[in-house]
Amino acid sequence: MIKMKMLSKEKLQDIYQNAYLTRKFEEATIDLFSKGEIEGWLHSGVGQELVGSVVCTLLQEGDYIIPYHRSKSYFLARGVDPGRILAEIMGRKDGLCGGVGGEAHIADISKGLIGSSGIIGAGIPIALGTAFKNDYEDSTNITICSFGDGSVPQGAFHESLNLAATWNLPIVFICENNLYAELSPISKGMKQQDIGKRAEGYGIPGCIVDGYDVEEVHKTLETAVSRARKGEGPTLIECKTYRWRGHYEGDPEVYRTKEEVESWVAKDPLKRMEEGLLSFTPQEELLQMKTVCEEKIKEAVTFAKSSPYPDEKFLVENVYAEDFLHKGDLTWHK
Ligand SMILES: Cc1ncc(C[n+]2csc(CCOP(=O)(O)OP(=O)(O)O)c2C)c(N)n1
Repeated sequence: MIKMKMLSKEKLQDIYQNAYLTRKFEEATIDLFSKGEIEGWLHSGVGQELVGSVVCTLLQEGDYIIPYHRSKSYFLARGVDPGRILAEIMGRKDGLCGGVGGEAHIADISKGLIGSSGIIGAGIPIALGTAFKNDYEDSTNITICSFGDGSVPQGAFHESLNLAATWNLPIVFICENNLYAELSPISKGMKQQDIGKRAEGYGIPGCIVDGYDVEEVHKTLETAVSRARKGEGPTLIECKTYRWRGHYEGDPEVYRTKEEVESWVAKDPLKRMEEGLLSFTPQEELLQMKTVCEEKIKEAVTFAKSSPYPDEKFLVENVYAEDFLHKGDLTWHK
């Protein structure tokens, strides 16, 4: 039996519950996508539920999160209604962004969740803005900036880390390195594949952690969050993790082997946490926790499916279309 001595029962339960809720949420979206109920793309975060579930247990009201396109765990852990996230993914009126954002552009500003973006790396400079605000106001609030390894070779990453370090901004940069950027292994995109080591070049602390080890992830993030809150500046944390599904649903995955995927599935952090939880939680309590999550997701699916599509007029509001603005003519795009 695995003993998790570094985490209290309550903390481990909190993390597990959110990671399990996220897993069920992701499975529900995959199912809906396979039935043709989700239009466009779906980028599943199955296998990457842990990091967001851990970091959100360390946050306070007023903190900002810049999520990335696989960050559903961050939304759920901040108490965002799964029905409204799902409605957004399904392009429905009750979605968090009225159904016009879709799966890659979800935001809930009321909970500090600045939107994710389909433009890789685009969230990183935005973190400087929210962190600068916190710093300027002398607040203890911080910014969590999450992104994939695909952002790292970009100019936005380098410029943002350089400035965040120079200005000592209260940010925790979390790179969820799932070893692939789209369909390319990271070896095709960078020579130095230990992303945490890059911190040294910016003069800030950098850590590399096993993103499937809940205790290690918690310990590292706790130190970085506390450093940022105390005004000691940013930290770069690389969590080695893995996405179990293809880059998108339907990806033929010719760039990796079944054995590689299976080796990561065998290390499932949720299973490890379950074993840890059973050392101080009766089996019935664990089952009850799972049932609560499963019920929430069932309700979310019912809610999202029953939500109407947005009005045609709303779809083109906030879109720059001169003809439409002048003439109110909806045929411009046909
Ligand atoms: C600026 C930009 N370049 C290229 C793309 C195409 N693209 C979509 S996802 C992706 C890779 C993303 O990899 P990573 O950031 O590691 O996240 P992952 O999907 O692996 O979780 C790329 C290159 C894009 N969306 N934006």
